[in-house]
Amino acid sequence: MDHAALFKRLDHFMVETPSWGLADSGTRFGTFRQPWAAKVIDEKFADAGQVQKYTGICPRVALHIPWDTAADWSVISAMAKANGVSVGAINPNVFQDPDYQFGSICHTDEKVRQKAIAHHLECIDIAKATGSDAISLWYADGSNYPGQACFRERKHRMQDSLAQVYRALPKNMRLLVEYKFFEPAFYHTDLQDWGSSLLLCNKLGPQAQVLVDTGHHAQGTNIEHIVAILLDEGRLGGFHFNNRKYADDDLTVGAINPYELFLIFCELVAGEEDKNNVVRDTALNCSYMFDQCPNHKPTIESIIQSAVCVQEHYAKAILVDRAALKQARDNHDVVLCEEILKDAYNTDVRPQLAEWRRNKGLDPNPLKAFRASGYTKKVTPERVAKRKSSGVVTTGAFG
Ligand code: PSV
Ligand code: MN
Repeated sequence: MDHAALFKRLDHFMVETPSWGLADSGTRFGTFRQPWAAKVIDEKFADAGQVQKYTGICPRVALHIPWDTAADWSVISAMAKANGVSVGAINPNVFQDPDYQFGSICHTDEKVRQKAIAHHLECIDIAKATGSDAISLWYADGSNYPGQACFRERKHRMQDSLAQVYRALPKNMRLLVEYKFFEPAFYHTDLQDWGSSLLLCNKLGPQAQVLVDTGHHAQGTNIEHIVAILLDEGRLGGFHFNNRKYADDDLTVGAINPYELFLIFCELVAGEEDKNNVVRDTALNCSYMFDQCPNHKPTIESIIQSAVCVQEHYAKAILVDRAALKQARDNHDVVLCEEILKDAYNTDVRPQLAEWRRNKGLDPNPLKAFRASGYTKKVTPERVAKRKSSGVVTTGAFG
């Protein structure tokens, strides 16, 4: 493939930065704080602006409400723009409030459900005010013990609640419905797999689509197959990139299984090239985001690493010789099929990506350039001083 064609494809490819990936994060055992970690929304935009400045593929920032707050949402898109980014998907949070211990939109109590629904409607208003075109849903709803809850009644309550949310969506806005097979509920989760999400989306309507997160599957699940099926049905709305060794570890993309990432991209890219308009449009409109925790790594650097990694694997997937693959498949030449994939996977695309960056006026090595910029060194004392004056501990704290 010639450079121009590859570069054109790369120009289209972008992944959202999650605002919460730039903030302190941790596990239920505690939080190791990073003194430079962003706390408030303008700091998150500033840091996301750095990711975009050095990678050129992360122009949008997903927000999580109420982890992200603003006195006036109408000024937020201008604030993002001033930092070189714009607002991506809005993520409601109906999993932390004590009222949601036994569920949010599936809760038995109508009052709790209405509270959760009202929060979704607030998020739609925030999306409208900030120029976002997606509401991204993930639920902790589920149960911990057999017999604790009626699966079917909960399913109906979820459908009814989300139908109310769906009705409030403007025409240009999508609902992205994420599933997860366990955690924090350990016996059952109400949206456990892509099939449950798809059933729900089909009931809601065309603006509801399934969101796949790498870490939300049992070990060994063939995620690329799920991607292919959802693309074929025109129902893949988004993908959250991360990597995992054991469960939903939320590690940096490609840290553990880069070949799996490549195979997922092979399906996404095949979708982008499909002759069928529905498949092609679905693939091209798929909304990508990183969903990772920077527990042991500096926030901005870990996202830059992920951005470079996904771009490399996207490029490798574009290099697959699809005509040859088709022929090898038709001939049942299994060995050649695999070799064709491996040829692309083993291609070193780094020189081409460096050239793509140079053409865009970016540094060819994003991570090195960011480290050399002195940004972290500059913001750290500023943020430490700011936290001190507001009484927030920033360094070495646990919990
Ligand atoms: C929890 O598993 C989770 O990581 C989901 O993947 C969501 O996308 C994210 O949190 C934000 O709510
Ligand atoms: Mn996710």
